Amino acid sequence: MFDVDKIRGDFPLLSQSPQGRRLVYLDNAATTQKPAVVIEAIGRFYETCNANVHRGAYALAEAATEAYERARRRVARFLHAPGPEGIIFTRNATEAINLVAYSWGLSQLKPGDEILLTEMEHHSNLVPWHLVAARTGARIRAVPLREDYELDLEAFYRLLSARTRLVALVHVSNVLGTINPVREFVQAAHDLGALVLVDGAQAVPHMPVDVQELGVDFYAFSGHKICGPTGIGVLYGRPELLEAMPPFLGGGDMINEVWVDRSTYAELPHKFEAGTPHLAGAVGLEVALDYVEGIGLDRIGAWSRRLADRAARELSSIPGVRVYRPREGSGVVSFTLAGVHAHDLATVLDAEGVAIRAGHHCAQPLMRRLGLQATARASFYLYNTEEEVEALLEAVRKAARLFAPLVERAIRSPVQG
Ligand code: C6P
Repeated sequence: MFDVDKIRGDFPLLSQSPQGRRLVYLDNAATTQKPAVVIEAIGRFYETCNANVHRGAYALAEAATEAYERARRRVARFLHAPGPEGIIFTRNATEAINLVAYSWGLSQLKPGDEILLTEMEHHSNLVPWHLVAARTGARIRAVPLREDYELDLEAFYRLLSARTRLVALVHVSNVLGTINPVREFVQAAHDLGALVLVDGAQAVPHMPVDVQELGVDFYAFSGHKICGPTGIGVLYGRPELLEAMPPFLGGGDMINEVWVDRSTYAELPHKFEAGTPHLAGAVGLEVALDYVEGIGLDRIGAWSRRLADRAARELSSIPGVRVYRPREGSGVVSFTLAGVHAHDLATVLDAEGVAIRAGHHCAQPLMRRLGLQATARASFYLYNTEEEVEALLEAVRKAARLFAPLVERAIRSPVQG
């Protein structure tokens, strides 16, 4: 049995009324709440273990280094990576993708090369490639979205060619909840000699991920979306690729030898970690991974999906509400209320204590494809309950009543957005 009451007890913020009123927190795709074990581990690191890593020749510094490197080994196990040398700590998924864009992209891409993205990418997996394409002359192409909110695989096979050097795609969409068939993309890309980078920011919180089984070349995620602290993220890279790539950022800790006019670089993974890293963040992430795996990522994913499926089903039956979700999605439900801006909808929900996100969700090309400016988005996680789904539905029904004249007019003469 999935004991959601017990799980809720693990999250201090959920047992309080942070703004002096009820909180139904349904913005987990933006960031998750943190269990006490993670909060305590961060505090404990500063209380008992704080020193800089890889530098000090004293016991405390060695303990800090061991804690940091243990966290790296934990992430390697979590992703089923072949070893810790392919695990680079970054600030977040965004920085992980930028690392590949600047290091691999700037050194490898040339005019005529193609980077194949998709229409459902988060800006984090678009803008770095725009920057790199502008400097290298590489061309960006995008796999379109089908009407059923899945990627158009036939179009993917048409777009993929010997010119494609990289396929960069999201594992799970932060707007639609679509779960992309990464293995199929990888096989086809590798057959033509292209590499594959996967943005796993919305996947790792909801499903076990095995980077070797998927066959990906790069995989990025953020700690804060999986019960870990903000400020820590991960890039997994196939070690032989990382080995051949130039450093991304320069500074302390990433060097082997430095002269005034040149330097040589450290071994993996340190070559890609310039400056003092987020030590407590890495330790907090390790504990977060222990926590979610202790419950089981399959079970967490199934629970979030069950709540999202119910929310999607019942939201769709409210006149004027439209849901944007594939037949089998993750724990995310995007929706609109006809004639009402998503921000106004979210404001009414907030007054009812229901916290959702509204806007373009950093996926403007996708919004454009859907013919929308914004959606409201409820995103579920392991501590959400059936009662919270009901609170969401009740609040949306209330908004629909409040905005009834607008909704009715929009239903009569539909203009999306
Ligand atoms: N999406 C959302 O509310 P960072 O900011 O680097 O931790 O994560 C970026 C990111 C990358 N890819 C995907 C698929 C994402 O969903 C996100 C973050 C949040 O949807 C904040 S915009």
